[in-house]
Parts: sequence; structure tokens; C-alpha cells
Amino acid sequence: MVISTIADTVLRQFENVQDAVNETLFEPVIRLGVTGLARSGKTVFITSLVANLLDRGRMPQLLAAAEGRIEAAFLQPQPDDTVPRFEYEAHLADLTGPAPEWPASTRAVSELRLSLRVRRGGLLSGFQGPRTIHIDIVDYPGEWLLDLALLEKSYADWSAQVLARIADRPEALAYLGQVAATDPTQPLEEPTAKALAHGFTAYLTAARDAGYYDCTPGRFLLPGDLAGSPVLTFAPLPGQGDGPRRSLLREMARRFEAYKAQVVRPFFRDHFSRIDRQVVLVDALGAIHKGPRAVEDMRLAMTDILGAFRPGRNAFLTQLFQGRRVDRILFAATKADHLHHTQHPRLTAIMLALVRGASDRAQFAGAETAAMAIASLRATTEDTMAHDGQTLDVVRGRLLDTGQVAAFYPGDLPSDPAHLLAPAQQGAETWLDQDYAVMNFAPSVLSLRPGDGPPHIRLDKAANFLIGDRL
Ligand SMILES: Nc1nc2c(ncn2[C@@H]2O[C@H](COP(=O)(O)OP(=O)(O)OP(=O)(O)O)[C@@H](O)[C@H]2O)c(=O)[nH]1
Ligand SMILES: [Mg+2]
Repeated sequence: MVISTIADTVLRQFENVQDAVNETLFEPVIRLGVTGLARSGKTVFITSLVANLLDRGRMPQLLAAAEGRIEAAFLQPQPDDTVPRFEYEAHLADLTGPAPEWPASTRAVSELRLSLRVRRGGLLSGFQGPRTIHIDIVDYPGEWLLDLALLEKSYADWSAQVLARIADRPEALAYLGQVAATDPTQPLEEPTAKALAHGFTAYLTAARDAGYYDCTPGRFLLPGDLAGSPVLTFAPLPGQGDGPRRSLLREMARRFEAYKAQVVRPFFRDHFSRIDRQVVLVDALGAIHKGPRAVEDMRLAMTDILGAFRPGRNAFLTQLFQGRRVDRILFAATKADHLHHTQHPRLTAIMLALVRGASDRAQFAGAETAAMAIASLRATTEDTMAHDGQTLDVVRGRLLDTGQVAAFYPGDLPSDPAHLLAPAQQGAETWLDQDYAVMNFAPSVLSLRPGDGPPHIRLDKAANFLIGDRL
């Protein structure tokens, strides 16, 4: 434990030096992290951001673009040889082809390097030629940040907490039955361990589908190439202490520690600690649609996720960051094209309430934060319709299941987020006064003018906050 902590730190310091050398002598690199819970819109965000940085016709709020200082933008091989490349071309083809579709779910961390050749603004502009600035965009699941909390827990503590939390969830019935039929102090038999891990993974999958967000260990749902390996073949079991030698309990505890050492820590060391700018995507509308329980659950998950951005609270992270930190964090409520723009400020307010503390700068060790409602890829147009003698602000788009074009009124979001969050926190089963609908729209068929990227809402403003000051 101690040795690997020291090794992490030394590696970090070496990288810090290397980054600093690169930055001053050569070309600055901005590492932009993109995260969010499952289906929050990460892949679409990155694809559209890159497309709109390559073709900047729809980026008036990105100041360097508006001032015409970005002379060129191009994709380059990324610097990290062991990280899969973000499949930009494939995702873009999905979204902008003749029969557009949303990209498939992604399962692991991936990365893309976009380089911009930028002329300096202001006084320096006359003296220096254009510089190249690299933007390394890193896509990683928000669930992996939830794993940070595991580092501070022993297997016994973790098991006790998980078993208590899931005790009355219908999705956990089968797994709890398995646990009841297992004696953890028995000698380890691999098939038993495997069956328990399977059962627990099945519970996590069902829980996620039912709208729970507290589905850790994060890698159980997104195993990537670790699927089936011992670090993922454990599950929570009741029991005190380590259990007898060679017992199921003891081996489970060992694998739990291996998961922390070989999965969780390397992610924070190799990816998370190197991020300069972070966007956290939140599908607040999706959670509201699922109901109060999903909203409360998302709030709890977001609180945990954001814990990772307060390194002072965690000894391992403090050591890893060595005073370096994420210096800007954007909270973005995605899929805002489901709402008429008159409701966007309310969506932003709700998301901010969900990530409470976000507006409290001190909590993020001085990082600058901002909040916006965005749509990475706008799939609707706005309209106003007469309904029951009133006018209704609606959006219009092509439905994903039927292909029909429909007008859609999602419900009136409250101007005070507490009207949603309070009942959620108090355990309400359904919303009292409103039903919030979410329709799944298909991406529109696009005919882009040369120089224009795909249509979006406030993606330019988001980009300006995230990287604008460095261009
Ligand atoms: N209308 C609309 N829908 C969007 C937008 N962005 C994402 N979506 C919807 O949200 C779904 C998930 O988006 P992704 O970008 O795949 O989300 P993700 O976070 O990468 O999801 P995972 O890889 O499964 O974690 C898409 O399939 C779309 O249905 C948007 O800007 N507008
Ligand atoms: Mg994805």
C-alpha cells in the first residue's frame, strides 16, 4: 500500500515536470475531461463539440472563433498509446448520416486529440505567429468516480453498507436470497464466488435500469476487458473480520482490495489526476421523468461524484494532485432541446440544485464553476400552439420509435427547484401536481452548409467556458 502510494506520487511529479516542459517550450495541452452518469450524453457531446470546433460556423459564442483567430483545427493521434481512441468518425457518421441514429452506449474510457492553430488576441497579436494548442478530450463514465469512495472502505464496511442499502429493493431479492444461502466462512469454491458476482451484477444492472444511480463498483456494469477476471469476481457478503484462511469471505475481501489497487487507483492516477478542465453532464430531465426516487438517487450519486473534485477530502487524491487541480468545472444539463427555451433557466436551476455545492466555489478548492442547459445535438425545433384556449410553447421533432413528427409539451418545470427536490428527498413515490414526459426524438436529417457544424444549443458557450480563456 505504502509503496504503491509513493510510486504514484513520484510518477505524478515526473509527469508534472514533463507537462510543464512541454507547455513552456512547445505547445500547450489542455486536458478536457467529459463525464456524467450512464446515458447522460457524453458521446454525443464530444462528437458534436469536435465537429463544431472543426467547422466553426455555429460557434459565435466561442470568442476566439468569433474573432476569427482560429486559423485551423485538425485531429491528431492522441498522446496516450494505451487508451482507446474516441471513435469520432463512427459516431459522427451515426449522427449525421442519411439515416441519422444515436450512437451506441460506450463502455470505457477513450480519448481524442484535437489541435487548434490560434493567433493570439490583444497586444501580443502583432508580435507572435500562431500557436498550436492541443485539446485532449477524455471520455470516462461518471460511475468510475463513485468508486473513489471505495478506497476508504474495508471490504466488511462496504459489504455492510451495500447490504443495508439494498435490503428492501425488489431488484435485490434474488441476490439477497443467494447471500442467505451462502456461508461466507466456507472454503472458497470458485463457482460459488462466480455465481455471487453474477447475481450481484444482475442486481446492479436491474437497479440501474430501474433508475438507481448508486450502482458501484463502477466496473461491474462497464467491465470492458476486465470482464470475468478475479478483480471483478467478488460481491458483498455479511461477516466480521477476515474469515478463516482460504474461506470465501477472505478471498472476497482480497479481491475487493485488488479492485481498489488495480482498477480504481490506476484510473485516478492515469486519467483523473491529469485533467485540467472538466464538464459534468447531467440528464436532469431524464431523472425527473423517471420520478422522485430517481431524482433523489441522482442527487446522491452526483454528491458522491463531485466529492472527487474536492481533493482535500481524500488523502489519496491530495497526494496524487500535489497542489495541481481541475481549474474549471462546467455542469451542463443535457438534452435541453426537449424543452422550449423559455424553460431552460428552470432546467439549469434544477440541475444546480441537484449538484448543490457546485455554486459554492470554496467547495471546489477555488476551481471556477459554471452551469448551463445545453443540447449537444439539437433534434427539435420550437413552436407555439393553441391548446384549450391558451398558447403552449412546444418543441417539434421526429419520434424515435415511430418516425412520426410530433409536437411535444413536456410539462411545466417549477421555477423553484425545491418543488421537485423536496418531495424527492422525502421519499415521494410520484410527482403530485405534474407529470413530466420525456419523448425520445431521433436526430434530425441534416443538410449542413459548408463551414457549419451540427446544430446545438449553447455548445459554443460551453466551449468558451471550458477552453476559451486558453485560446
Ligand atoms: N434530443 C437530444 N437527445 C440527446 C442529446 N444528447 C444525447 N441525447 C440522447 O441521450 C442518449 C445518450 O447519449 P450518449 O451521448 O450516448 O450518452 P453517454 O453518456 O455517452 O451514454 P453511455 O455511453 O451509455 O454512458 C442518446 O442516445 C440520445 O437519445 C441531445 O443533445 N439532444
Ligand atoms: Mg457514451
